[in-house]
Amino acid sequence: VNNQEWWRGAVIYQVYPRSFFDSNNDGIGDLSGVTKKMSYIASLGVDAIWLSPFFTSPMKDFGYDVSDYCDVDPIFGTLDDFDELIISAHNHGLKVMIDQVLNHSSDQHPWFIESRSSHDNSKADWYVWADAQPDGAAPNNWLSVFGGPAWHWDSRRRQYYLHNFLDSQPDLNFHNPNVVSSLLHTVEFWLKRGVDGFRLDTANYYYHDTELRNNPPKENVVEGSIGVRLDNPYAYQLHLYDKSRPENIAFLQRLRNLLDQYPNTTTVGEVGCDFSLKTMAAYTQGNDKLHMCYSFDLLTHDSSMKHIRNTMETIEAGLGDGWPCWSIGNHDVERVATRWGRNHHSIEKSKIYMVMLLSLRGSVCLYQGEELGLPEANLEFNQLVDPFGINFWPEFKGRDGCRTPIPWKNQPLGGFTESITPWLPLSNEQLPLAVKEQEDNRHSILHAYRDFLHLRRAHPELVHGSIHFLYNDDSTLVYTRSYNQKQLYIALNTSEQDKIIPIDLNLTPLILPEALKSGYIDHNAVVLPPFSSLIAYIS
Ligand code: TEU
Ligand code: CA
Repeated sequence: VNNQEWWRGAVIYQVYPRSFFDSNNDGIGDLSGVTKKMSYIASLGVDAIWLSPFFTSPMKDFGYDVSDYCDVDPIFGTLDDFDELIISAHNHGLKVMIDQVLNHSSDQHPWFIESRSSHDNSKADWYVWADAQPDGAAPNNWLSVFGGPAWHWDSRRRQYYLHNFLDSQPDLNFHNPNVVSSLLHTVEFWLKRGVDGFRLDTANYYYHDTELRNNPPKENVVEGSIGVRLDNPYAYQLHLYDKSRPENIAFLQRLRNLLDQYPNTTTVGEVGCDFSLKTMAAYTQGNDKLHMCYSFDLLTHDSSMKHIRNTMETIEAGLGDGWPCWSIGNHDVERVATRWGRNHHSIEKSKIYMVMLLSLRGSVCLYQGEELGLPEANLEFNQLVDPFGINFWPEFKGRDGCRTPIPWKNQPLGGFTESITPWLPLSNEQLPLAVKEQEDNRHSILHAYRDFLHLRRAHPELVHGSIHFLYNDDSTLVYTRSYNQKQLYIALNTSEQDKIIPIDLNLTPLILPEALKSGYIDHNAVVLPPFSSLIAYIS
């Protein structure tokens, strides 16, 4: 594997800059804060960072509503701060990936301001405008992920515009070639500035059906990913026409052509839809579209090993030469220590899920704070700032609880800021899990992460090996990773019970990090005590 393929099997650490470290004490994390903490990130042993958006924005969706694709929002710093961040990351041996929110802009973007101003301006067709139906109703039944219709009436143009997310996030019209070339131009701006890759926000939403056909209803709706919550009407449609259109493939090829002019760069697309595993395959096969994709399949509430095995086997069967990327947490979903750990033994369970995530086949995104085993922060309704959460409270508490600032020290403001009014409060339950506390405790989950990432690097089977599943029950998973004639056996137990797995293999266990509980071999069986794992060479 050459350097050009650094992303295959890479571990990508997601930084949500608002909540990482506040360098100027205004209560909001910023780019200089990330630079100040670069040696912490490097100390984890990850390969790259992915920065959530830091572009100029009215912050209606905390940066996922961009009003200037080629500048830094003053809250986060300046372009010079960004250049410094890149230099520092590269000096630490870390690649830098940035978020690109191409599907929609802010309604404050000059493109949209011009587009809405008349029917015949030069950007009139840059967004998705449509007439009302004769009775004044919206053009069709499409819905916004964040609640309500996907259409917003504009009283100046006397037309509706499409927004798959907030009404302050109008969808760009990818069917217009000038839109596509302008967006590719902004992507190139960052390539020239030295970034190593992109995380593509909502990579399957770019194109809509130009006939604006109604989405059909969806049968058998089951609780699942963040988009499939039973309190959200969005879950009851099959999204055939508002996203995941076939035209997207040609766009992804153009994007790839651009990236191929900048050696060693990469992409990871976010794919959320009903056919996500199929879409991941379609977007990554053939080495001429995206490098990697991730789905929401491991971001659900289902932490059973059956679900994990099914997800992996489905993607392995359909992926061909495509390459997956997995994450079990991000800035949109309840923190995994709570979602999968619940309140019981959540740190012990999180350690096993870490071993799993870092030994499945694919690249990995780790969300800041996951390495600390942080639980979801408990916020009151009046502390919420996420409009998605405010819309659906109390059935859904929104995304603020996974976005509270990182506790660096066990003290009231967590060493995150000196401002007494951070943009979201520090979570009291998280303070005892602060970085400093865990550095001083050899058995902490932070040490488990560091040591395991080190072990992963030392064993190419874990990074590049093919995967084959041998056994599972609800809380036990056993599989192998094979690479270059060598084969590793991996057994995980996330339950409170001992698990005994008969074997007819000759196993030589690896020494696991001190902070992990390990299983052992007893005669013809692998014994897995509660919350333990075993990794062994098969000879
Ligand atoms: O998220 C897309 C998003 O909202 C999905 O979680 C969606 O629920 C799913 O595709 C439905 O099946 C991205 C960002 O991660 C998020 O923070 C932004 O708010 C959103 O796009 C809009 O830019
Ligand atoms: Ca700040």
